Amino acid sequence: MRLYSFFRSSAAFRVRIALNLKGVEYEIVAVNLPSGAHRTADFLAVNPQATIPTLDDDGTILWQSLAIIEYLDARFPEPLLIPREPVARARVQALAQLIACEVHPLNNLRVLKYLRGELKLDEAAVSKWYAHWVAEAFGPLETFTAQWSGGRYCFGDALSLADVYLVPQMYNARRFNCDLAPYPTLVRIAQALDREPAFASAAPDRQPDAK
Ligand SMILES: N[C@@H](CCC(=O)N[C@@H](CS)C(=O)NCC(=O)O)C(=O)O
Repeated sequence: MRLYSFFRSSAAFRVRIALNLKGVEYEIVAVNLPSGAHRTADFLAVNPQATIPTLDDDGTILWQSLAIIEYLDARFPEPLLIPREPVARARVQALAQLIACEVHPLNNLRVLKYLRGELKLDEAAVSKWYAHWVAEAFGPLETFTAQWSGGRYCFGDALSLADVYLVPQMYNARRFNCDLAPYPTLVRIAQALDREPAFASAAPDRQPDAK
């Protein structure tokens, strides 16, 4: 498999974690987002949405991290990241989608570029925007993990899709200096996950293009 990735892309970070957890071998094809490599004709021929991550599984091209991870979970069920039991499945999906649908689309590169370029916001305003949407999601995530889940990870003691989504978002929150004091449970879970080899080797600073 080949994964089109950028070291700091949190959506690609999710897929790297999932591939590592499942023990799937893959080659990284680095796509430099800040220099616009994802908008070239060559890359658009691979993924017309011009987004990272994009997976090439022996010529089958897939994009959107959630779709890719669901595909991987179906093809390589060990360890299962999306539980089969309906309630557990809905809860894990809700946690992951809180990050995937409510934070990331508001804080990704093209949105921040638009805020800086078209709307002429300065860095302080952009950081405020960023932190606001992180807090909107981390609040309920903290409540869920502290009061409902009560386990080692986001959903009890088994690794799940929710953990795969939490760690890259926590990395981004730190990069943008978000205040994490209100989220002790999330910080504790993310610290435990950071020590897991599959998560550690997917981290941005361990990627070949992180120079
Ligand atoms: N919902 C998509 C989001 C993909 C996405 O926006 N990826 C970012 C990197 S984290 C990207 O390619 N950004 C390029 C841009 O914003 O121009 C997914 O989960 O794969």
